[in-house]
Amino acid sequence: MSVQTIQTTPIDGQKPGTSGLRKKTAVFMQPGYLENYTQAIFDGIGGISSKTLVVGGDGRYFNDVAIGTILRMAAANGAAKCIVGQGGLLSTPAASHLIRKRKADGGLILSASHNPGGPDADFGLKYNGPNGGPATEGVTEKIFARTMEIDAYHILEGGDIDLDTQGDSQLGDMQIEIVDPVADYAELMGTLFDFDAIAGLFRGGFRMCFDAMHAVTGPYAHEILERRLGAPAGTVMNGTPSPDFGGGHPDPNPVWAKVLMDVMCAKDAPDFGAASDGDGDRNMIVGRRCYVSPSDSLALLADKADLAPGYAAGLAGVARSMPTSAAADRVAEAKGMAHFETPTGWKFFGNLLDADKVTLCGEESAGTGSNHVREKDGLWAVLLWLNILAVTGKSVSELMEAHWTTYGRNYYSRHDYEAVDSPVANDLIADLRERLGELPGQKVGVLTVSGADEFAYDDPVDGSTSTGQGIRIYFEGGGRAVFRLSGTGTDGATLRVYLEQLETAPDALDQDPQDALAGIIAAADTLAEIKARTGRDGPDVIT
Ligand code: G16
Repeated sequence: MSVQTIQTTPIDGQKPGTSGLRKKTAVFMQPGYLENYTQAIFDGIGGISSKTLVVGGDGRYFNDVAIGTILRMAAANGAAKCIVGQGGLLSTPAASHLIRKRKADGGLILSASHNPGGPDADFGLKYNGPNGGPATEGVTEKIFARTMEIDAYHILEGGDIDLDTQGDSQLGDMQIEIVDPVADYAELMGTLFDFDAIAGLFRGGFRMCFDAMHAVTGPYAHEILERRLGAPAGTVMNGTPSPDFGGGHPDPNPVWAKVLMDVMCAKDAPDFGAASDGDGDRNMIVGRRCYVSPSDSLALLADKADLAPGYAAGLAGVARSMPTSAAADRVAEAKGMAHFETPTGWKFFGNLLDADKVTLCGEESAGTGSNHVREKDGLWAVLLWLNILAVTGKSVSELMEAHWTTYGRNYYSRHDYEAVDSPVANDLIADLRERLGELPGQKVGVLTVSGADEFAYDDPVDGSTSTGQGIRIYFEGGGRAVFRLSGTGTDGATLRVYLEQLETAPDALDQDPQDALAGIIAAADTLAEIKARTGRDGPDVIT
């Protein structure tokens, strides 16, 4: 075995987005590309000499090969130890937990989250810090800066790596510990939720369908739902991780989890449906013929989390990303709880969680989580819902109807325009930004603009400021449209338009969201000239 130092040149475009670096798999597989970026991470965090790292991924194509490279580079860069999920698997929340539990110095998670996998699809790599959470903006800036100047990387050649056998081994001077990817996480869930009550629900004939979407949560869901909680075999569908996610798009929403939606809308639908994404941090919740939007799910969980043992003392506060609906704010205000509005990206919740200012966080993009780890957590959200269903004895639709009656309903939808030509999308946002001052007072169809701004965030914990975080247009009567460009796509630009309207009239709480939002949808198109600029008739994905 010998350490090789390979001369290299910077590769353009290694800019981490909302959650690490995501590129086409073929880009990551170019000779030296993964190595360059991995070395930039190691350098950007100040070196890894004598450090312990957690390493794992969502099992997508190239996962195991990339882990081998990363381990060889960690050894060559002087790491003391890498803790790796067996088979190279670790869900994002399980990796976050492992970093915290083992007091590691950080972790490398290989995933492009909900993006498809395979040789022609997407791959990704992100660094999480010692608190188990996504790298802060300061750290990603340092990593990015290193990618621009890197001239060499270090790698250990020779020696075998066996990812499939649990236990300890040596790679050069570095120790490798292969661990069960599920056990620690399952044990943590057992401390937060009333497993006896949930098991009682299943014993009583409660039926559930969990769609693991051929992704990483399969083994976690089999162990927790079927083995520990006694749900019948078959409760978990698509539960074996596959390198291309069964050819699917592992994004848990009504569009990509259509098979689950069909099951939940059938005559003999189960009581409860749920899905998780590629790396297990997103969730979708659906009752019998009742889809729960992520914003509503966060609000319901904020209202009722104290029914679960882990949250029985109540919540310190709740945080949501700016484009997420204000439904959770209404719960927090009614309960006298602190609430925060952050930019898109789970990393912005980290400081609030570390400082105990909030207990629960959530995002419209199907992420919900708490202070138990520093990532959003798909299966955790499913278990909290199950705990609430078990304690209240109510159905999902009964819970949601009662919630809207108490707090009003924030009708909500997100319209995505995918693979838009990047200059077109950038110009659309830039022109809207320039016109913000002219908009208040303007009539658009039946609506009048009451205010417009671009969101900026002052972190209340470390005082840092993040600007340019989305354009907001408010309408008289409580409506809002938000425009931003996705930070996770790999094809051109994805324009996201977030639409929201608060309704409190008791006889108006049962509308189809697209109908309730029709005026705002039309106004958003007119103001941003979406159809004219993109040439599209409508959004590619509506959630
Ligand atoms: C990532 C981040 C999320 C964020 C989402 C936004 O999700 O972890 O915190 O809400 O991106 O995506 P976009 O910029 O495309 O709107 P994930 O699940 O892809 O890691």
